[in-house]
Amino acid sequence: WREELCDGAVVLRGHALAIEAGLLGAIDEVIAQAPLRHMTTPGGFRMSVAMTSCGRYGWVTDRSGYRYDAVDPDSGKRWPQMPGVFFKLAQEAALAAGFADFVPDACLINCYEPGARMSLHQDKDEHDFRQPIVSVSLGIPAVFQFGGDRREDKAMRIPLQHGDVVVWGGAARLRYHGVLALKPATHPLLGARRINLTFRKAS
Ligand code: MD3
Ligand code: FE
Repeated sequence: WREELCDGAVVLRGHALAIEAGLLGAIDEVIAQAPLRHMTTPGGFRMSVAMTSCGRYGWVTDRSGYRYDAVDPDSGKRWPQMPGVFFKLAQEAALAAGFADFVPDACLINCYEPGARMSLHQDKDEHDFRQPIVSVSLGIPAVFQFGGDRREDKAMRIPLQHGDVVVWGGAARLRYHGVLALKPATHPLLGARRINLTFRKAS
């Protein structure tokens, strides 16, 4: 069941539900090798969202800036491999939204507890903006803010639930977006947490 938010942005409601157990098992395996951590923004703020990555590249931020890096700065080792169940879901969702041949090489795992938020930003650390980003929401619900091409443009509010998958490409790819502070809630499988997977082609 599919909603088009605008040209290039397609919501696939409940698309990940059929494979939730496989996704949650794979998340645990990644986190065991590359633990979730609260990174610091270049401006010196601690992010309320805890993050880690898997795949060839991971996204990192510290006092020196944002970047994709093949090495986890906390361990000094490469990021864990992207689980097959992740890659397959991302590729198949991209195809369903009209993006053939999406080969993600980075998966950012964001973990929100109640109160955590992500302020409006653009994703522009990737090399090729013709490649979409696929996001998968798991756990407690969140309200996603989908803005325009400028930070001051009015943002739509889109509730995202456990199992929802969204593909962001084309004209939507550089739109400002964020996540409002999560309300207290509990999910039967994830407890008081929301996990969001975002699949990107970084290189
Ligand atoms: C729209 N994460 O990690 S995913 C991020 O729920 C990020 O954790 C949010 O924004 C989260 O960068 C939102 C949905 C998303 C991701 C990338 C986009 C929406 C997007 C890129 C362009 C437009
Ligand atoms: Fe983003």
